[in-house]
Amino acid sequence: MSKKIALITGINGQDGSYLSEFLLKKGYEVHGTLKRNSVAENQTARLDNIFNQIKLHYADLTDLSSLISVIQQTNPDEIYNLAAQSHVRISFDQPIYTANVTGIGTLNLLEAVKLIKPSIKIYQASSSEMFGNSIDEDGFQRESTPLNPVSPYGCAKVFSYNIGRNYRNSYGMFISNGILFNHESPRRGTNFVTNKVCKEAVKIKLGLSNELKLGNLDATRDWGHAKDYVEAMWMILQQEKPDDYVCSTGISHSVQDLCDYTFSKLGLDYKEYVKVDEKFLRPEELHNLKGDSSKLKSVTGWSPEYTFETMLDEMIEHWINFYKKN
Ligand code: NAP
Ligand code: G4F
Repeated sequence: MSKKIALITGINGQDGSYLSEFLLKKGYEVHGTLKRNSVAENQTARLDNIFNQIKLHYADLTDLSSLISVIQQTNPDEIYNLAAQSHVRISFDQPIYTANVTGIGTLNLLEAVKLIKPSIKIYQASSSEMFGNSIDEDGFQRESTPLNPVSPYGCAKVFSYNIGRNYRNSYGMFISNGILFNHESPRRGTNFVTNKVCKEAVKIKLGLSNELKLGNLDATRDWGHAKDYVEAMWMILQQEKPDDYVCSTGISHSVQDLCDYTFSKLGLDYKEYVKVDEKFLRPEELHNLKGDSSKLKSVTGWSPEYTFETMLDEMIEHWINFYKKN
């Protein structure tokens, strides 16, 4: 039997790198898109250990012609659309860029697939940020919770979610949304709060810094591990019919809890080092996230292996090793 072919947009991002490793283990031929950067060296750092087993192609979600050509060249069975301007705070600084990439970019991809090979299965990286401050009475967000985004990023993701559903219903295309809650790892960008806290707390412990500036400490998030969540992406595309699924741990913690756990693990009291800096506050904040992934669990059998604590332990360990080596 010939190998299944997967194309991952945003392959060099946190999720793209874990998903590539996962799909290679499943026997897939893995292709991915890279967008052009002026410095090439660090762009594929997350792919170092599998660099020779995957194939990379230059393409940009804002450039329809590049998407057409990469789909023609690779002829994929499955596309995982992970590319995005994915930083919520930065989406307030670059709202139009974010809408073009994270919103219209998805439409470019769907049009390219519709024109070339509409039978390709598509996974769309939707987000819990789409819920904004909507919460069901029991305190959870789930597939039926109203979408009420509070950031340009959230608005762009709602567009992508809806256009995917529209193409699924209008043209019979296999397009599934994974509505993923926050997921982290040592490969997470260090301007997201979990990896920022882990990295800076380790620096403080090692005497390389003496202060950590953060924004809102009261917000709560449902944090899982990216390794667990890429498995859910694949499971979602293996179903007979396309559908939309929430993926989460069902447990939420505040940014303060995150600081407390991380600093305590290093024998420090976060209250002595963490300062609130307005620069990291958002014009509008999403206060609380806690997801109910009963549907995903019952349909696919998915369940996460990592807990909040084991995930943070791995991230803290990563930074300790990093600074020991450097
Ligand atoms: P990430 O690390 O920021 O990766 C995003 C990827 O998109 C990078 O490879 C980036 O390339 C690429 N990209 C950015 N702009 C592009 C463009 N114009 N054309 C083509 N590629 C472009 O994000 P992630 O954490 O892996 O998340 C993967 C996806 O899931 C994203 O769509 C994100 O919005 C969504 N999501 C993430 C979470 C989460 O908690 N991680 C939760 C829900 C949904 P460069 O690095 O070279 O810029
Ligand atoms: O780590 P964050 O930047 O993640 P955020 O905004 O929840 O977005 C992430 O998760 C979404 C899923 O819900 C994804 F769709 C999205 O692509 C991204 O991966 O911030 C988490 C919380 C926020 O409430 C923020 O206000 O931490 C708070 N925070 C407090 N101080 C901070 C900081 N966030 C960042 N990035 N930096 C701070 O200094």
